[in-house]
Amino acid sequence: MHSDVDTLFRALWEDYRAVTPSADRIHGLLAERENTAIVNDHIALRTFNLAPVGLDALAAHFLALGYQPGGEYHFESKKLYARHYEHPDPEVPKVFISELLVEQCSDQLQAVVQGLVDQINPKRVQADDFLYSGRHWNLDYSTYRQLLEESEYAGWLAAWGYRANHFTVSINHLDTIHSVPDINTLLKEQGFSVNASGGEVKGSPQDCLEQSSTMADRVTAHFTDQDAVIPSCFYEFAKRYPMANGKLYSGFVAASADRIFESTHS
Ligand code: OOG
Ligand code: NI
Repeated sequence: MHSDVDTLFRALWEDYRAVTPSADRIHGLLAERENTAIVNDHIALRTFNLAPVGLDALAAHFLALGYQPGGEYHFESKKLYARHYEHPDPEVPKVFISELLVEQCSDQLQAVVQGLVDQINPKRVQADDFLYSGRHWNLDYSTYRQLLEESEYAGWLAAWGYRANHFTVSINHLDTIHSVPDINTLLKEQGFSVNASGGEVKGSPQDCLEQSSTMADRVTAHFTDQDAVIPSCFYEFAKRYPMANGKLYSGFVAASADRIFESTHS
């Protein structure tokens, strides 16, 4: 891989695996079976659409590495907007970045979220390590619960901050497993829980993309007033199919993404 891209993804992975023990175990399990390295299809990041941390501020890190903007996705009921980014080298992981449309939320949520974002040092947002820098604000447990009640996304983001919320194994690059149902069977045999929202397999060959994911691990998070066990991050699996022109589809499927967001629900 390109060394600066490689450096970023290694750091993102180290941060992610530390709070996602099941991804680390599944990765180990696959690595044992496979003759070649596990390739990532994509990762995802979340943010609030408020300066200085809107989607574009996160995307700037990837544009600087040669990524280009791909499709746009709208999630009306979750009040989210997303875009994906891809690198000219198709072997480099794609990136899915979403943002909460804060102005569509309640006055209460808007005030709380503005108070969190105000604690960010704007200079940190451009720093190389920002995308795996976690939380930049104080948060007590009851404020977390309050956000969660209105928006699971807002609660998750307030608790975990800036980090990859999932990595995604490219099934196309595996040599011992060739389908999403086969991955799901293996996961369940090994005792992992598969996100069943809308069915365990999201998407179809007609969509040119099939996906599944684990449910997020439950790990201890530190709030200002107490520690609590809450959902952290999850692992995803994707199989891409060629389009009519013969090229592998490189976008996302909004209806599937809508359900994959729910992998971090409690
Ligand atoms: C992103 C959910 C969407 C996909 O592959 O469609 C997604 C998120 O949970 O932040 O990852
Ligand atoms: Ni994904």
